[in-house]
Amino acid sequence: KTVAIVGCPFSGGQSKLGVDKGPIHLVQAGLINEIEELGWRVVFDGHHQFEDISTPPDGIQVNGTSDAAVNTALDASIARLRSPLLVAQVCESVASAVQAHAEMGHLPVTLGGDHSLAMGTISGTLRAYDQACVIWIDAHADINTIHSTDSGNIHGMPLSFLLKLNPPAPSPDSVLAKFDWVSHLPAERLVYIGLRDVDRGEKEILKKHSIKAFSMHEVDRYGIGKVVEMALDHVNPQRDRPIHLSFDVDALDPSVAPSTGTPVRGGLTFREGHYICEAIHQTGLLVAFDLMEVNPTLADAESVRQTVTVGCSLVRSALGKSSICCRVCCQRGC
Ligand code: DIR
Ligand code: MN
Ligand code: MN
Ligand code: MN
Repeated sequence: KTVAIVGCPFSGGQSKLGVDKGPIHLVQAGLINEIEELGWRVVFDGHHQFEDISTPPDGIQVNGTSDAAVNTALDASIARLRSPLLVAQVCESVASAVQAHAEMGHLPVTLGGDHSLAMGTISGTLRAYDQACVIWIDAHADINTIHSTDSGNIHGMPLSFLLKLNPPAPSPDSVLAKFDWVSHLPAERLVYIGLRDVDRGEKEILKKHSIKAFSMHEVDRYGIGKVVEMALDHVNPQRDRPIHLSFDVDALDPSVAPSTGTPVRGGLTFREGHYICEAIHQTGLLVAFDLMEVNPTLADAESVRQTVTVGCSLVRSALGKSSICCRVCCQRGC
């Protein structure tokens, strides 16, 4: 029973500074001790530094515009991506780290950093567990393709790479070829909870590929208990698939988690967020957890403290902390 903390101070998938400080704050807040108190062994060999990556070799620029001339619609789309080479390389190294831990039987808990990292974490999970499914908790769908993205921010796109919705690389030296290592997640093994800010192009993608999504509307209509059950019935009908839970802290309402780059009002309550983590823990099938988009440089000190605290608390719930039971009352460490 070992948790591996994969600290990923990386912000290259979006444009706001500070999200790279998320993992540092989460660990400084005492997360590792808290996990150990739940009865886990925790391995943490420091935050990943990506130092050989952040300075790309000569001749390779971090922007998609590094490719010679813009000749085609494909070139134009690639040119609008922000830092695709950097993101691709960082995520590839994260995939190896997550894979290595998973293959040792550890449960990787990846602390972001922006959500582009999930390309890496989920690829790592799929290499170790090819039947794994993904439960994606987010205000956003993060499934823009290189053609549909408005922002060019790759944290809004990781699922398009995982689902292989982007065109194949036209040549081995194309920027797109740098994403070829990404594992393939079949669309029917993805489910969302918490959506409320989905781009027009993303809505078409969700519809075209029949991707199951429980937006805040469904959370209101059915309640979170039923929603989690329906989500599991979709991606894991026999309750036999390993589960990768990828939690963007902006799924929570901004009143609960204000320090994040793209807050959207009308989100999950404190309890709804924790319930999801508790219920997935109870399946006994959780093999990897991501906590993403905590940005401790946004908002005032009290908001930062609140966001970091709720982030740690979500991790604890996913790792088995029960809300009705504590060490003080029964000594079971649950
Ligand atoms: C938007 C915002 N859909 C984009 N995405 C965000 O940039 O593609 N994801 N904020 O977390
Ligand atoms: Mn989001
Ligand atoms: Mn996200
Ligand atoms: Mn107790």
